Amino acid sequence: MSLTYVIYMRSLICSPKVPSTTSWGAPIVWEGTFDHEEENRFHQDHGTVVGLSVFAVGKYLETYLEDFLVSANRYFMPSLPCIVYILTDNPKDVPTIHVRPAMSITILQVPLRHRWQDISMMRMMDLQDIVLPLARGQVDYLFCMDVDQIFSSNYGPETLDDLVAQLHSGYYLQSREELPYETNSLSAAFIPPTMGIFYYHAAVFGGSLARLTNLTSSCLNGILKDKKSGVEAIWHDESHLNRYLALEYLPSKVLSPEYCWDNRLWLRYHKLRWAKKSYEKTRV
Ligand code: 2GW
Ligand code: MN
Repeated sequence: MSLTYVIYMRSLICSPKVPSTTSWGAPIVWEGTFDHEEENRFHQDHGTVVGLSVFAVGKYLETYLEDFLVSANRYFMPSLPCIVYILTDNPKDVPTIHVRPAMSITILQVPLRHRWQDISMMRMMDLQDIVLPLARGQVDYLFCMDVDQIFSSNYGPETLDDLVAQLHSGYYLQSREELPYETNSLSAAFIPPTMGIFYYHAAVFGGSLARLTNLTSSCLNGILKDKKSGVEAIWHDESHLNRYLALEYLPSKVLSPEYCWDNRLWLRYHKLRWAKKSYEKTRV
């Protein structure tokens, strides 16, 4: 029995309800559904450069950034040149991490927002106004990630595409009625009950710069419109992201929960897992 076969069988067992293609034809990437060598060769031949944007504001800087960066240096796109964009309110406290020669780090200052909901939601504004204009001349694809997670094995170019969304590991086996989409029709993030198939995790999304420019402005417009209407979506930016991915533009590639696994649940193989949440430290 070949290793690929074992991995393929395992991914079937781990994904009983999740196929390897969406109904609109986008691949759902599980280990065993792609050829590592071919992916690496294709992107090396094309000279692909990948960006990784991460926010570490307030207490999240000391709590999570170092583990995120050390693990990204080891596992994020090891075969390709990468630029990591760190957005923080406190550049001088960013830890010095020695990264591999093909990885570079750019530190960018952002304001510390007063409400934690705004720290999360206004990432869409900073992505639009600060990261995307800079990344445009520097990288071909950009990933935008939460900082409270740790890479745990190779996270490679099989994940690259025009618009990449992450299945939420808490919801990938749930039925439509259980997905926590915004149900208030006054919110710009509202998804009608007849629409939507997957619940995506805002901890990871990515794509081409042109697509992300459209995504961030659409989500930000929704967020600002809600502020004017005096409503706030249940899962903040994640609700707006889900609305975009369900109603405005379907992802061209979907990542299985292996690419963002809940560390409290069991899975033999994962590439990125949630860090232990210390709310008592970060949400005071
Ligand atoms: C956020 C909430 C409460 C307290 C603090 C913060 C916070 C977030 C912060 O003080 N500093 C900071 O840099 N952040 C950034 O926002 C950081 O990159 C973090 O990973 C990200 C999202 O916040 P997080 O990780 O606490 O939210 P989760 O893990 O509960 O995430 C999901 O839902 C969020 C909306 O409520 C976002 O959509 C997020 O992308 C989702 O994964
Ligand atoms: Mn998070």
